Amino acid sequence: MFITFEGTEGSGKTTQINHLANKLSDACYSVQNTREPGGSNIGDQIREILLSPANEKLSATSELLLYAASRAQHVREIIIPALKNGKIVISDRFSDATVAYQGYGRNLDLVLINHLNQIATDGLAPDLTFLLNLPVEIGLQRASISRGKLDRIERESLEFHERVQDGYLAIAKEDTNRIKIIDATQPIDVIFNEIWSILKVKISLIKVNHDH
Ligand code: Z5A
Repeated sequence: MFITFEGTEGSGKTTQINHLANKLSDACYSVQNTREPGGSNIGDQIREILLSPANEKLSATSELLLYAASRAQHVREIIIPALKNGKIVISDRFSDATVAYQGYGRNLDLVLINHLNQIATDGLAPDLTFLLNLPVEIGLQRASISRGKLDRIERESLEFHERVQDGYLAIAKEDTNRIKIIDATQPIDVIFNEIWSILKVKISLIKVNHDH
């Protein structure tokens, strides 16, 4: 099973992923926790380029291609082998992020992005995606408090982050079966209980399908 978490900056993805990975491990599932950009050694090197505030000159097109390159490596080196080994893979961001950030945020062509995602993922799509929905100002505030500094993308304008947020909501509307919107203004444990109850249903559905 392949689960992804999406949302704007500081929406609580890392916090929820850590809780979820612990809960699944306690329930004797084998879990692979990963993230984008990065996830693989080569992907982590690409991540450095993408997030370094020093790389102000990085063009929108170069940025798009680097996210795709990181994903292509991540899928082939980490995600597919883990799924083949029967693990539950949880990724902090995946292809929806490119649609939201480079498509809606940077206004790059959505048809091109979908095609590029298809190539990068080799057609792999998550079984379930949690979209943590939080007003962007709150998220940016949380991110800057927790890390003390903002990366290259976080330094973008509020309008940019608002376009990303709108993008995520538009993507979620198109695929309500896969993408579950979670109100991320709630306390951490309330959010987690919501995620866990959705996931339990999904796991039992997958088990039923598998048994038949
Ligand atoms: N990006 C892109 O443009 N295109 C792509 O294709 C991909 C990514 C894949 C990756 O950054 C950047 O790359 C990202 C999108 C772009 N943009 N930026 N910047 P990243 O991986 O370093 O950062 P992030 O994904 O934005 O995550 P984050 O800032 O680390 O936030 P988070 O993981 O969602 O939140 P958190 O670390 O769990 O929580 C943040 C703080 O809030 C922390 O102090 C928590 O204790 C606190 N928190 C968490 N939940 C709550 C609740 N419920 N209440 C109160 N406080 C809370």
